[in-house]
Amino acid sequence: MGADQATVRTSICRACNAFCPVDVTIEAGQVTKVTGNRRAPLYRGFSCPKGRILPKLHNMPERLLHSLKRQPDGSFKPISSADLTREIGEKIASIIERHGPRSVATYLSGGVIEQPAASTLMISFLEAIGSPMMFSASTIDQPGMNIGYALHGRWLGGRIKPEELDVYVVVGGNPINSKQFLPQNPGMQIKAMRRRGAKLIVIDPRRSETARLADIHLQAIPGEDPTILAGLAHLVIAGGGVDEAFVAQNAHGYEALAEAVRPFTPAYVAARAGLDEGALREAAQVLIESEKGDLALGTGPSMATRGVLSSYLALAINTLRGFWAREGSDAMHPSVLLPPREFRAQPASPTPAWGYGEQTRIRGLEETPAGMPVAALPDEILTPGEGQVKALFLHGGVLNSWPQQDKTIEALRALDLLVIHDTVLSPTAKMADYVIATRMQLEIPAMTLLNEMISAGGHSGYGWSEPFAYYGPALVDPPAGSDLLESWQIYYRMAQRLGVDLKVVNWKSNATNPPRIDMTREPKTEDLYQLMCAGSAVAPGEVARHRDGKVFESCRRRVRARDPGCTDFLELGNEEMLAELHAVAGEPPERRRRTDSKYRFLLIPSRLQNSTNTFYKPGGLLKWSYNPAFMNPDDMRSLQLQAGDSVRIRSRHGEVTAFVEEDDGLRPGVVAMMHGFGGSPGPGYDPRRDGANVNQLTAWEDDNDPHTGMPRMGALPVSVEAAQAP
Ligand SMILES: Nc1nc2c(c(=O)[nH]1)N[C@H]1C(S)=C(S)[C@@H](COP(=O)(O)OP(=O)(O)OC[C@H]3O[C@@H](n4cnc5c(=O)[nH]c(N)nc54)[C@H](O)[C@@H]3O)O[C@H]1N2
Ligand SMILES: Nc1nc2c(c(=O)[nH]1)N[C@H]1C(S)=C(S)[C@@H](COP(=O)(O)OP(=O)(O)OC[C@H]3O[C@@H](n4cnc5c(=O)[nH]c(N)nc54)[C@H](O)[C@@H]3O)O[C@H]1N2
Ligand code: SF4
Ligand SMILES: [Mo]
Repeated sequence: MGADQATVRTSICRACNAFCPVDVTIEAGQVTKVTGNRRAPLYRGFSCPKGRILPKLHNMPERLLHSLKRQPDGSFKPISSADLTREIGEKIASIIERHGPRSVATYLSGGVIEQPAASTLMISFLEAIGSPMMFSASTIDQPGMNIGYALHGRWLGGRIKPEELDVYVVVGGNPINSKQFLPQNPGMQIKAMRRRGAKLIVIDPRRSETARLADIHLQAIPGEDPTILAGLAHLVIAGGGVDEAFVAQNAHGYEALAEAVRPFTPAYVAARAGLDEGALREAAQVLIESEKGDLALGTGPSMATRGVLSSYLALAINTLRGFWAREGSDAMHPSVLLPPREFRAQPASPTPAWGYGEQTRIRGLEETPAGMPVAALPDEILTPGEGQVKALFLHGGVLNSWPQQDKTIEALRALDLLVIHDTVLSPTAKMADYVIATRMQLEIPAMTLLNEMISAGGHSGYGWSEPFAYYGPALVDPPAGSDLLESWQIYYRMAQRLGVDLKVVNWKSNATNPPRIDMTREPKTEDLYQLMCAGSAVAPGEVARHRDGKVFESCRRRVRARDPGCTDFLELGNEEMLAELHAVAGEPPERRRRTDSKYRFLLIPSRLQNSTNTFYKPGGLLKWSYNPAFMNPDDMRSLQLQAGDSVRIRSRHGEVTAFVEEDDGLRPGVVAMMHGFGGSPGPGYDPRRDGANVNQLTAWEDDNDPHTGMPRMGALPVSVEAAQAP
């Protein structure tokens, strides 16, 4: 075969958590084409533009081919990976010696999707040196997901598979764009669901791409999700929809919940959330008439504060209706690359949600089941004293993703050592002391374990309802002349330098005897993957034989019968949650919402299909290189704005320049923008090229959750006015 002849090989796209199987064309050692793999099961050949543009991303001119070191004058110079790891190792050793292990912190986020071994070695490294300071985006994402389970308890039979549902309620999520929930070709799954006669209900201030496919769209005022969910619980109870046998056998606290949702009458909820009372009643009726259902929460309700309460109420509705996988049904999220799990038709009682773990020094914030609170991290860096954080390893673009950008800048500048993993000199990378230039996904072996870990860890929006897995090699070498690392390598080499041993500790795994890593000879990535898959239901080598991925029938699990001795229960009456609900019922909605004649609009988060968080914004895919401020056309007319006009958006904390676009599917009074844009602040910043960072409008101490510290990042009162002509 000639060197320039094209070969087609298979892999999975790792530009988001959907992990679509792809066909990859390789010519002369370079990736030239990526398309959906039509032979692969489940996805039906689906891919999105972000996946198909991977060849361009692997070969983009701005790609870092060498790691960088910041110079005293602020400029960057390339540094070899050998020098980089040696220098970082020396600095960390001296920081630990002077300030103790707690001074070393890490932040895990989207950057590790393509590098599954990174989080594993990072967790083990922190454990080995004795630092509890592992932070992740989980506490500015949907912390209510894990905390809600802790407060409510878990059903060990798992959720009901989407293909069996009679009703699916999506609250503030947009799977069509985000692939969170129904990740394998969401459009196809929703259409199949509806063809079967199942009903889709969407609660969203925007007629989102998903809401357009819904049977019922409740186009609510942002931030009223607890009100609406309490209203649905009220109607389910009033309409005789409670699965009494299920609740009697499996739940505590029914009376207390029923009492707490009593004030949330349909008339009250409809008026408060800006809904049509008939539509609300209809939604509840569908819930009551459905035998199998599920409520899925996206980031919308989470960003709008009280995300823990919303999550809790969604779980409570599932329990009221008995919407959990029953004995004999086909279990969702069975293991393939994880050790086999059994599913049982019984509850596991609540576990502590707070007051049990690591405390931070900041505002009483503490570890929760969502992890260490990012809300405490900037002040953990800025507050002198024992335990002050001095070194930070970033796997995320925090300059544009953490609330209150000025605080982020102040904190990052105050560090003794800031290291980031990146593929380009991103806005956050520009602030680092060292930028570790990493390989990109098609240069890294692939496996689907990560999503199995996430779904087993409690987020039902990822993973596969079928026992699907993929495992395959790296397809291409990094560009000629480059000197790149994989993210796990820095943790391995620092551990070696410090003389500590690493183990393979998978995220959220409670394995008692995790395998050790050979610290004398650096392993290969696939050696680590093998260890990460220790005890897997199917051996990685067997999974790897199936080049298109495979649904492993042998891994299917039926939900087993309840253990006759089971005394565990689900909690419907958690006191703290019901007290919060009581506060919701008692408060004047306007005061809570905090809009007034100046801050007339509510800003909401809303993701674009072709951009992921702070990083994927591939040129040519986005209609605008910036993140438009979408507004209802009537609102635009009232402000005499035309599409493309420049506006100033102000909150009580900050302001940004943005460009408006019409969205006639947006509720009046609402402005929708995506986060993660904004480039680097400073003289070179151009809002029309870089977009606006909505986190210049947010502030950590604004309406923050008492336990996670997550502030108001949605339903944010803002003013909008035409910007002065320059
Ligand atoms: N106002 C507001 N803020 C938000 C949100 C919101 O809705 N509104 N959403 C929040 C949510 S849910 C999340 S998850 C966070 C996400 O935001 P972040 O937590 O910042 O995570 P990402 O943007 O996914 O991180 C991408 C970055 O990871 C780094 N990186 C590390 N390793 C690699 C690698 O191997 N490859 C690549 N390509 N990059 C790597 C690069 O710097 C890359 O730019 O933002 C949160 N912030
Ligand atoms: N294309 C793309 N895919 C992604 C990402 C990305 O950035 N781009 N990010 C990934 C990450 S980190 C995450 S966490 C997931 C998130 O996945 P999703 O939660 O599905 O994220 P969005 O697509 O932003 O959908 C949020 C929806 O909530 C609505 N909303 C806003 N405020 C409110 C409110 O107060 N109440 C209600 N009920 N709805 C509201 C918005 O209009 C929007 O339709 O997506 C992942 N996938
Ligand atoms: S949805 Fe798009 S970005 Fe996500 S894995 Fe599939 S092709 Fe890649
Ligand atoms: Mo996220």
